[in-house]
Amino acid sequence: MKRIFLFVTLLGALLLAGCGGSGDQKADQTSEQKAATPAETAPAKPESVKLTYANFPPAFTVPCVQMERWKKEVEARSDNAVAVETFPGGTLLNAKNMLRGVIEGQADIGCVPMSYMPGVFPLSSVVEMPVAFHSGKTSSQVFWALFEKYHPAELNDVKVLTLFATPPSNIMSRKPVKSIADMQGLELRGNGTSGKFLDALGAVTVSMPMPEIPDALQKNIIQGLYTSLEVLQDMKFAEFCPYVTITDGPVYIFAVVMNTAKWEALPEAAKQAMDGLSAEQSAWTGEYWDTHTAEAIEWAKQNHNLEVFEFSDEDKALALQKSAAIIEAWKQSADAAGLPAEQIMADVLALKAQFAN
Ligand code: DTR
Repeated sequence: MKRIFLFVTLLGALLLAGCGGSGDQKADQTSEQKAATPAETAPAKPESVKLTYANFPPAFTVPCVQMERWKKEVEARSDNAVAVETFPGGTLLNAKNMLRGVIEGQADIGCVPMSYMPGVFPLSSVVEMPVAFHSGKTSSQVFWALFEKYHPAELNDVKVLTLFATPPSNIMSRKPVKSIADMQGLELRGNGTSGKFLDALGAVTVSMPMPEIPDALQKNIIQGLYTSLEVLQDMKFAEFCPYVTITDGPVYIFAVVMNTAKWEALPEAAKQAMDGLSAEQSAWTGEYWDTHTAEAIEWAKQNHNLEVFEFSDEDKALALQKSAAIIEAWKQSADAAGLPAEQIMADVLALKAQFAN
Protein backbone atom coordinates (compact mmCIF):
# COMPACT_ATOMS: atom_id res chain seq x y z
CA MET A 1 0.00 0.00 0.00
CA LYS A 2 2.79 2.33 1.05
CA ARG A 3 4.68 1.51 -2.17
CA ILE A 4 1.59 2.38 -4.25
CA PHE A 5 1.16 5.68 -2.39
CA LEU A 6 4.82 6.55 -2.92
CA PHE A 7 4.59 5.58 -6.65
CA VAL A 8 1.45 7.74 -7.16
CA THR A 9 3.04 10.68 -5.31
CA LEU A 10 6.24 10.37 -7.37
CA LEU A 11 4.21 10.06 -10.62
CA GLY A 12 2.14 13.16 -9.72
CA ALA A 13 5.31 15.16 -8.94
CA LEU A 14 6.88 14.06 -12.23
CA LEU A 15 3.68 15.01 -14.16
CA LEU A 16 3.45 18.43 -12.44
CA ALA A 17 7.10 19.18 -13.18
CA GLY A 18 6.54 18.00 -16.72
CA CYS A 19 3.45 20.31 -17.11
CA GLY A 20 5.32 23.25 -15.58
CA GLY A 21 8.35 22.28 -17.59
CA SER A 22 6.19 21.54 -20.56
CA GLY A 23 4.52 24.81 -19.61
CA ASP A 24 7.97 26.35 -19.59
CA GLN A 25 8.83 24.23 -22.56
CA LYS A 26 5.47 25.39 -24.07
CA ALA A 27 6.45 28.93 -23.26
CA ASP A 28 9.95 28.17 -24.59
CA GLN A 29 8.46 26.31 -27.56
CA THR A 30 6.13 29.26 -28.10
CA SER A 31 9.06 31.68 -27.89
CA GLU A 32 11.12 29.25 -30.01
CA GLN A 33 8.11 28.90 -32.31
CA LYS A 34 7.75 32.67 -32.38
CA ALA A 35 11.36 32.97 -33.48
CA ALA A 36 11.08 30.16 -36.01
CA THR A 37 7.61 30.72 -37.57
CA PRO A 38 6.35 34.26 -38.03
CA ALA A 39 2.93 32.73 -38.86
CA GLU A 40 2.05 33.24 -35.18
CA THR A 41 2.24 37.12 -35.52
CA ALA A 42 -0.86 39.28 -36.22
CA PRO A 43 -1.78 39.58 -39.94
CA ALA A 44 -0.14 42.62 -41.59
CA LYS A 45 -2.37 45.76 -41.70
CA PRO A 46 -3.60 46.47 -45.26
CA GLU A 47 -2.12 49.50 -47.06
CA SER A 48 -4.14 52.74 -46.70
CA VAL A 49 -6.29 53.44 -49.78
CA LYS A 50 -5.01 56.69 -51.33
CA LEU A 51 -7.68 59.30 -52.15
CA THR A 52 -7.36 62.71 -53.85
CA TYR A 53 -9.59 65.60 -52.65
CA ALA A 54 -9.91 68.62 -54.98
CA ASN A 55 -10.96 72.08 -53.79
CA PHE A 56 -11.17 75.39 -55.67
CA PRO A 57 -10.52 78.38 -53.33
CA PRO A 58 -7.23 79.25 -51.56
CA ALA A 59 -6.08 76.94 -48.75
CA PHE A 60 -6.87 79.49 -45.98
CA THR A 61 -10.56 79.84 -46.88
CA VAL A 62 -13.32 78.01 -45.03
CA PRO A 63 -14.09 75.38 -47.72
CA CYS A 64 -10.44 74.25 -47.48
CA VAL A 65 -10.23 74.48 -43.68
CA GLN A 66 -13.19 72.10 -43.45
CA MET A 67 -11.49 69.82 -46.01
CA GLU A 68 -8.40 69.47 -43.79
CA ARG A 69 -10.57 68.77 -40.75
CA TRP A 70 -12.51 66.10 -42.65
CA LYS A 71 -9.25 64.46 -43.82
CA LYS A 72 -7.88 64.31 -40.26
CA GLU A 73 -11.12 62.93 -38.80
CA VAL A 74 -11.66 60.30 -41.50
CA GLU A 75 -8.07 59.00 -41.29
CA ALA A 76 -8.28 58.82 -37.49
CA ARG A 77 -11.77 57.27 -37.33
CA SER A 78 -10.98 54.63 -39.95
CA ASP A 79 -7.62 53.74 -38.32
CA ASN A 80 -5.92 54.98 -41.49
CA ALA A 81 -7.89 52.72 -43.82
CA VAL A 82 -7.57 55.73 -46.18
CA ALA A 83 -4.88 58.36 -46.82
CA VAL A 84 -6.39 61.59 -48.20
CA GLU A 85 -4.22 63.93 -50.31
CA THR A 86 -5.78 67.41 -50.48
CA PHE A 87 -5.47 69.83 -53.44
CA PRO A 88 -6.63 73.38 -52.49
CA GLY A 89 -6.62 76.42 -54.79
CA GLY A 90 -7.84 74.71 -57.92
CA THR A 91 -4.55 72.77 -58.29
CA LEU A 92 -6.40 69.55 -59.30
CA LEU A 93 -9.89 70.77 -60.32
CA ASN A 94 -11.27 74.33 -60.41
CA ALA A 95 -14.77 75.52 -59.44
CA LYS A 96 -16.16 75.18 -62.96
CA ASN A 97 -15.07 71.57 -63.59
CA MET A 98 -15.31 70.24 -60.04
CA LEU A 99 -18.48 68.11 -60.33
CA ARG A 100 -17.68 66.79 -63.80
CA GLY A 101 -14.10 66.08 -62.74
CA VAL A 102 -15.22 63.90 -59.81
CA ILE A 103 -17.81 62.05 -61.93
CA GLU A 104 -15.11 61.34 -64.53
CA GLY A 105 -12.57 60.28 -61.90
CA GLN A 106 -10.03 63.11 -62.30
CA ALA A 107 -10.33 63.52 -58.54
CA ASP A 108 -11.75 61.02 -56.04
CA ILE A 109 -13.41 63.72 -53.91
CA GLY A 110 -14.35 67.32 -54.70
CA CYS A 111 -15.91 70.37 -53.02
CA VAL A 112 -18.63 71.54 -55.42
CA PRO A 113 -19.72 75.23 -55.24
CA MET A 114 -23.34 74.48 -56.17
CA SER A 115 -24.27 78.19 -56.25
CA TYR A 116 -22.02 78.63 -59.29
CA MET A 117 -24.23 76.20 -61.22
CA PRO A 118 -27.69 77.80 -61.56
CA GLY A 119 -30.42 75.37 -62.67
CA VAL A 120 -28.35 72.23 -62.00
CA PHE A 121 -29.69 71.61 -58.48
CA PRO A 122 -33.43 72.37 -58.54
CA LEU A 123 -34.07 70.92 -55.07
CA SER A 124 -30.86 71.90 -53.22
CA SER A 125 -31.15 75.49 -54.47
CA VAL A 126 -34.11 75.97 -52.10
CA VAL A 127 -31.51 76.46 -49.35
CA GLU A 128 -30.28 79.56 -51.24
CA MET A 129 -33.73 81.16 -51.02
CA PRO A 130 -33.91 84.50 -49.13
CA VAL A 131 -35.56 83.05 -46.01
CA ALA A 132 -33.31 85.10 -43.67
CA PHE A 133 -31.00 82.43 -42.29
CA HIS A 134 -29.05 84.05 -39.44
CA SER A 135 -26.14 81.60 -39.26
CA GLY A 136 -24.08 79.16 -41.26
CA LYS A 137 -24.68 76.46 -38.66
CA THR A 138 -28.45 76.68 -39.15
CA SER A 139 -28.25 76.90 -42.96
CA SER A 140 -25.87 73.90 -43.03
CA GLN A 141 -27.99 71.76 -40.67
CA VAL A 142 -31.13 72.59 -42.67
CA PHE A 143 -29.32 71.63 -45.89
CA TRP A 144 -28.17 68.26 -44.52
CA ALA A 145 -31.60 67.43 -43.03
CA LEU A 146 -33.29 68.32 -46.32
CA PHE A 147 -30.84 66.09 -48.23
CA GLU A 148 -31.51 63.19 -45.86
CA LYS A 149 -35.29 63.60 -46.35
CA TYR A 150 -35.30 63.93 -50.17
CA HIS A 151 -32.01 62.43 -51.47
CA PRO A 152 -32.43 64.62 -54.58
CA ALA A 153 -31.83 62.93 -57.96
CA GLU A 154 -29.62 65.89 -58.97
CA LEU A 155 -26.84 64.34 -56.83
CA ASN A 156 -27.33 60.71 -57.92
CA ASP A 157 -24.17 60.63 -60.06
CA VAL A 158 -21.94 60.95 -57.00
CA LYS A 159 -21.68 59.83 -53.38
CA VAL A 160 -22.47 62.80 -51.11
CA LEU A 161 -20.00 62.91 -48.22
CA THR A 162 -21.32 66.12 -46.63
CA LEU A 163 -23.11 69.37 -47.49
CA PHE A 164 -22.81 72.84 -45.99
CA ALA A 165 -23.88 76.45 -46.49
CA THR A 166 -22.41 79.84 -45.69
CA PRO A 167 -23.70 82.35 -43.18
CA PRO A 168 -26.02 84.95 -44.79
CA SER A 169 -24.69 87.19 -47.55
CA ASN A 170 -24.01 90.82 -46.80
CA ILE A 171 -22.73 93.68 -48.98
CA MET A 172 -19.03 94.59 -48.88
CA SER A 173 -18.36 97.77 -50.84
CA ARG A 174 -15.79 100.41 -51.72
CA LYS A 175 -18.26 103.17 -50.86
CA PRO A 176 -20.94 103.19 -48.14
CA VAL A 177 -24.25 101.51 -49.16
CA LYS A 178 -26.69 102.85 -46.56
CA SER A 179 -29.91 102.21 -48.47
CA ILE A 180 -31.35 100.37 -51.46
CA ALA A 181 -31.18 103.71 -53.27
CA ASP A 182 -27.35 103.54 -52.93
CA MET A 183 -27.39 100.17 -54.72
CA GLN A 184 -28.93 101.41 -57.96
CA GLY A 185 -26.65 100.51 -60.87
CA LEU A 186 -23.81 99.48 -58.51
CA GLU A 187 -21.69 96.64 -59.99
CA LEU A 188 -21.46 94.02 -57.23
CA ARG A 189 -20.20 90.44 -57.46
CA GLY A 190 -22.79 87.83 -56.69
CA ASN A 191 -23.52 84.26 -57.83
CA GLY A 192 -26.69 82.17 -58.03
CA THR A 193 -29.59 83.36 -55.93
CA SER A 194 -27.44 86.02 -54.25
CA GLY A 195 -26.98 87.52 -57.69
CA LYS A 196 -30.72 87.46 -58.33
CA PHE A 197 -31.28 89.20 -54.96
CA LEU A 198 -28.84 91.98 -55.89
CA ASP A 199 -30.51 92.45 -59.29
CA ALA A 200 -33.95 92.57 -57.61
CA LEU A 201 -32.72 95.45 -55.43
CA GLY A 202 -31.38 97.42 -58.41
CA ALA A 203 -27.67 96.52 -58.35
CA VAL A 204 -25.82 95.17 -61.40
CA THR A 205 -24.63 91.64 -60.62
CA VAL A 206 -21.25 90.51 -61.94
CA SER A 207 -20.84 86.73 -61.47
CA MET A 208 -17.47 85.03 -60.99
CA PRO A 209 -15.91 82.33 -58.80
CA MET A 210 -14.37 83.49 -55.52
CA PRO A 211 -10.74 83.17 -56.74
CA GLU A 212 -11.36 85.74 -59.53
CA ILE A 213 -12.63 88.50 -57.21
CA PRO A 214 -9.26 90.00 -56.09
CA ASP A 215 -8.32 90.75 -59.71
CA ALA A 216 -11.78 92.22 -60.44
CA LEU A 217 -11.49 94.50 -57.39
CA GLN A 218 -7.96 95.60 -58.32
CA LYS A 219 -9.11 96.40 -61.87
CA ASN A 220 -12.15 98.31 -60.57
CA ILE A 221 -14.45 95.94 -62.53
CA ILE A 222 -16.64 95.60 -59.43
CA GLN A 223 -17.48 98.08 -56.65
CA GLY A 224 -17.96 95.37 -54.06
CA LEU A 225 -19.28 91.88 -53.47
CA TYR A 226 -22.15 90.03 -51.82
CA THR A 227 -21.32 86.99 -49.71
CA SER A 228 -20.44 85.87 -46.20
CA LEU A 229 -18.22 88.37 -44.41
CA GLU A 230 -15.28 86.13 -43.40
CA VAL A 231 -13.70 86.95 -46.77
CA LEU A 232 -13.06 90.46 -45.44
CA GLN A 233 -10.09 88.83 -43.68
CA ASP A 234 -9.50 85.52 -45.47
CA MET A 235 -9.31 87.15 -48.92
CA LYS A 236 -8.25 90.57 -47.52
CA PHE A 237 -11.25 92.20 -49.21
CA ALA A 238 -11.47 94.71 -46.34
CA GLU A 239 -8.54 96.48 -48.04
CA PHE A 240 -10.78 97.33 -50.99
CA CYS A 241 -14.20 97.27 -49.29
CA PRO A 242 -14.17 98.99 -45.86
CA TYR A 243 -17.98 99.28 -45.82
CA VAL A 244 -20.52 96.53 -45.00
CA THR A 245 -24.30 96.59 -45.25
CA ILE A 246 -26.16 93.92 -43.28
CA THR A 247 -28.94 92.34 -45.36
CA ASP A 248 -29.02 88.75 -44.00
CA GLY A 249 -29.38 87.74 -47.62
CA PRO A 250 -29.24 84.35 -49.37
CA VAL A 251 -26.58 81.78 -48.42
CA TYR A 252 -24.28 79.89 -50.78
CA ILE A 253 -24.36 76.08 -50.82
CA PHE A 254 -21.63 73.44 -51.27
CA ALA A 255 -21.55 69.66 -51.65
CA VAL A 256 -18.50 67.48 -50.90
CA VAL A 257 -18.89 64.53 -53.26
CA MET A 258 -17.00 61.34 -54.12
CA ASN A 259 -16.65 59.33 -57.31
CA THR A 260 -19.19 56.49 -56.98
CA ALA A 261 -16.87 53.68 -58.15
CA LYS A 262 -14.15 54.84 -55.73
CA TRP A 263 -16.72 54.90 -52.94
CA GLU A 264 -17.94 51.36 -53.68
CA ALA A 265 -14.33 50.09 -53.62
CA LEU A 266 -13.56 51.55 -50.17
CA PRO A 267 -12.94 49.27 -47.16
CA GLU A 268 -15.95 49.07 -44.79
CA ALA A 269 -14.09 50.95 -42.05
CA ALA A 270 -13.62 53.93 -44.36
CA LYS A 271 -17.27 53.93 -45.45
CA GLN A 272 -18.44 53.85 -41.84
CA ALA A 273 -16.06 56.67 -40.86
CA MET A 274 -17.21 58.87 -43.76
CA ASP A 275 -20.93 58.20 -43.34
CA GLY A 276 -20.62 58.73 -39.59
CA LEU A 277 -19.02 62.11 -40.21
CA SER A 278 -21.51 63.53 -42.76
CA ALA A 279 -24.00 65.37 -40.52
CA GLU A 280 -21.32 66.29 -37.97
CA GLN A 281 -19.05 67.82 -40.63
CA SER A 282 -21.98 69.84 -41.98
CA ALA A 283 -22.75 71.39 -38.59
CA TRP A 284 -19.05 71.80 -37.74
CA THR A 285 -18.39 73.71 -40.97
CA GLY A 286 -21.41 75.99 -40.50
CA GLU A 287 -20.46 76.74 -36.90
CA TYR A 288 -16.80 77.33 -37.79
CA TRP A 289 -17.94 79.69 -40.57
CA ASP A 290 -20.04 81.70 -38.07
CA THR A 291 -17.24 81.99 -35.53
CA HIS A 292 -14.68 82.89 -38.15
CA THR A 293 -17.00 85.50 -39.69
CA ALA A 294 -17.39 87.26 -36.34
CA GLU A 295 -13.59 87.25 -35.93
CA ALA A 296 -13.14 88.64 -39.45
CA ILE A 297 -15.53 91.55 -38.82
CA GLU A 298 -13.59 92.48 -35.68
CA TRP A 299 -10.28 92.14 -37.56
CA ALA A 300 -11.57 94.43 -40.34
CA LYS A 301 -12.74 97.03 -37.78
CA GLN A 302 -9.35 96.99 -36.06
CA ASN A 303 -7.21 96.93 -39.23
CA HIS A 304 -9.28 98.69 -41.88
CA ASN A 305 -11.74 100.88 -39.93
CA LEU A 306 -14.62 98.83 -41.26
CA GLU A 307 -17.98 100.60 -41.00
CA VAL A 308 -21.17 98.52 -40.74
CA PHE A 309 -24.59 99.80 -41.89
CA GLU A 310 -28.09 98.33 -41.73
CA PHE A 311 -31.04 99.04 -44.02
CA SER A 312 -33.91 101.11 -42.67
CA ASP A 313 -37.16 99.27 -41.82
CA GLU A 314 -38.64 100.55 -45.10
CA ASP A 315 -35.74 99.11 -47.09
CA LYS A 316 -35.94 95.83 -45.15
CA ALA A 317 -39.65 95.60 -46.07
CA LEU A 318 -38.83 96.33 -49.73
CA ALA A 319 -36.08 93.65 -49.70
CA LEU A 320 -38.57 91.17 -48.20
CA GLN A 321 -41.05 91.96 -50.98
CA LYS A 322 -38.37 91.40 -53.64
CA SER A 323 -37.41 88.13 -51.87
CA ALA A 324 -40.97 86.86 -52.18
CA ALA A 325 -40.72 87.18 -55.96
CA ILE A 326 -37.48 85.15 -55.97
CA ILE A 327 -39.06 82.41 -53.84
CA GLU A 328 -42.10 82.33 -56.17
CA ALA A 329 -39.80 81.89 -59.16
CA TRP A 330 -38.01 78.99 -57.39
CA LYS A 331 -41.35 77.29 -56.68
CA GLN A 332 -42.28 77.48 -60.36
CA SER A 333 -38.90 76.02 -61.42
CA ALA A 334 -39.21 73.26 -58.79
CA ASP A 335 -42.74 72.42 -59.94
CA ALA A 336 -41.46 72.31 -63.53
CA ALA A 337 -38.77 69.83 -62.37
CA GLY A 338 -41.54 67.64 -60.94
CA LEU A 339 -40.69 68.45 -57.32
CA PRO A 340 -43.22 69.03 -54.48
CA ALA A 341 -42.20 72.71 -54.26
CA GLU A 342 -44.67 73.82 -51.56
CA GLN A 343 -43.76 70.85 -49.32
CA ILE A 344 -40.03 71.42 -49.77
CA MET A 345 -40.34 75.12 -48.92
CA ALA A 346 -42.49 74.27 -45.89
CA ASP A 347 -39.81 71.78 -44.79
CA VAL A 348 -37.09 74.44 -45.13
CA LEU A 349 -39.01 76.88 -42.93
CA ALA A 350 -39.82 74.18 -40.34
CA LEU A 351 -36.18 72.97 -40.25
CA LYS A 352 -34.95 76.57 -40.00
CA ALA A 353 -37.12 77.07 -36.91
CA GLN A 354 -35.95 73.69 -35.52
CA PHE A 355 -32.22 74.38 -35.96
CA ALA A 356 -32.21 78.17 -35.37
CA ASN A 357 -29.63 78.78 -32.66
N1 DTR B 1 -19.18 83.71 -51.92
C1 DTR B 1 -19.61 82.37 -52.17
C2 DTR B 1 -19.40 81.43 -50.98
C3 DTR B 1 -18.13 81.65 -50.27
C4 DTR B 1 -18.08 82.38 -49.13
N2 DTR B 1 -16.77 82.33 -48.67
C5 DTR B 1 -16.00 81.60 -49.54
C6 DTR B 1 -14.64 81.26 -49.52
C7 DTR B 1 -14.11 80.48 -50.56
C8 DTR B 1 -14.96 80.05 -51.62
C9 DTR B 1 -16.34 80.39 -51.65
C10 DTR B 1 -16.85 81.15 -50.60
C11 DTR B 1 -18.86 81.84 -53.33
O1 DTR B 1 -18.21 82.61 -53.98
O2 DTR B 1 -18.97 80.65 -53.55
